[in-house]
Amino acid sequence: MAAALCSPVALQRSGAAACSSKQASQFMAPALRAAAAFTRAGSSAAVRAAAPSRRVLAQAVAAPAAAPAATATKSAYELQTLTTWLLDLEKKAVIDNELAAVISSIATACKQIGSLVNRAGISNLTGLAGQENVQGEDQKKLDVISNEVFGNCLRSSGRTGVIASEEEDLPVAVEETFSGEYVVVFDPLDGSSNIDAGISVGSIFGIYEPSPECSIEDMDDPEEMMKKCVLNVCQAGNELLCAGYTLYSSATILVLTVGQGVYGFTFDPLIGEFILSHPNIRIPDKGKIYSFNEGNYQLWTEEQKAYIDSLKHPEKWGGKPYSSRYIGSLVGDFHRTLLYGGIYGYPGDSKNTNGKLRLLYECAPMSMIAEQAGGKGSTGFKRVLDIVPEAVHQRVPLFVGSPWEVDYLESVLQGKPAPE
Ligand code: AFP
Repeated sequence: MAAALCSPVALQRSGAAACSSKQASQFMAPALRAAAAFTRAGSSAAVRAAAPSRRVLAQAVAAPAAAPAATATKSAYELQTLTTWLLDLEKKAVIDNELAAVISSIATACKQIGSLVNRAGISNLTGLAGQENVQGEDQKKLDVISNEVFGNCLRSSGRTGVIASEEEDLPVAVEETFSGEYVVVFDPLDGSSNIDAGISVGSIFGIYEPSPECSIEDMDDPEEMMKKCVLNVCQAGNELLCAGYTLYSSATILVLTVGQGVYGFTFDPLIGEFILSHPNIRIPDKGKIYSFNEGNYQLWTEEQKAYIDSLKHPEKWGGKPYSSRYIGSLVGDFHRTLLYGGIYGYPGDSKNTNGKLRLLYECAPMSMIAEQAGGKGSTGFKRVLDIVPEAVHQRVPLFVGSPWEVDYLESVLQGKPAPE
């Protein structure tokens, strides 16, 4: 598939020639589609050159992890909504109004998806759509609809330049971007194989500033433009301005970070707003729950098996072994890990050396959230946020959760002494 093979690294080094002619033609078709739709009011490069980087803007502001919502309670009826929280951050110059607009549009998409998920069973929205995504996975009806909902909301924000989705083979340039040109990566409905059973699913997203080397100009030819779209999204997690997810479960909960701590908002369907319910989330340093698909045990390395085996010995852990919890829905499993502590893992195995989870729109956003909450995200050998993607749908092993738990996992995989 074009997206998997035509890595931006290859494209950067040698252009489309790095791909086979079949890949190149697959690569060109969406580029031409994007070019047809791509209209831009004026070159944004000059504007961007004059404006300070949004990352610099955020870093220039006071202390990390400052609680934006920490104002004295004035009234029993006072609510901190996502909208007022974003306005607070704008006032404090932590984010600009354009990033706030992108986050708001994502929240709108999540409200709509949450409503569709709730009614899936009675609105004939369960079951397969009858097609596969670029990774050869069967798409559910709600995968396809959620992708459309996310894309529509981002486009209408007028602040998004490039979007990349789990459900699309290549990133797409957004027509009618007025300003901002943020790059948004997302998995619109993660864990969708759980949908028909009414079990938790979620959306995951990350927002990047466009990288200056690959700004999209009016006059780019289609091939050049698509190359830049791909390069735009292939940034290390370190560069994320914002990462978040929405859990669709017994409640719809949006959790996000803009690099100053982690905040959770629960959707109140009666007033139609996300309400701040989890201010400044901190993950426990340790936690006795592990969340792995142990069905893959026989495919794991000896070190990986040894790690999981070690969690089951009561005598090693003060008389009680670790508990196992696994939904098979990253957002649900991660959310529990964030609140209760412990570790979530999807290791590589003898069939899939890089595991199953995608770096750009699963592993990197979750790792940023974990780190911002005081936790860690690792491949077992490397910090996830340091990895520069080589392809849009690249997979990496993921171990994320409480800092001590991730350190312990790394120590076993790397044959080092356990942490204190
Ligand atoms: P689906 O969207 O196909 O359900 O995949 C979900 C997912 O990417 C992630 O949410 C889970 O953690 C992981 O797959 C579960 O995979 P296994 O079924 O192999 O455990």
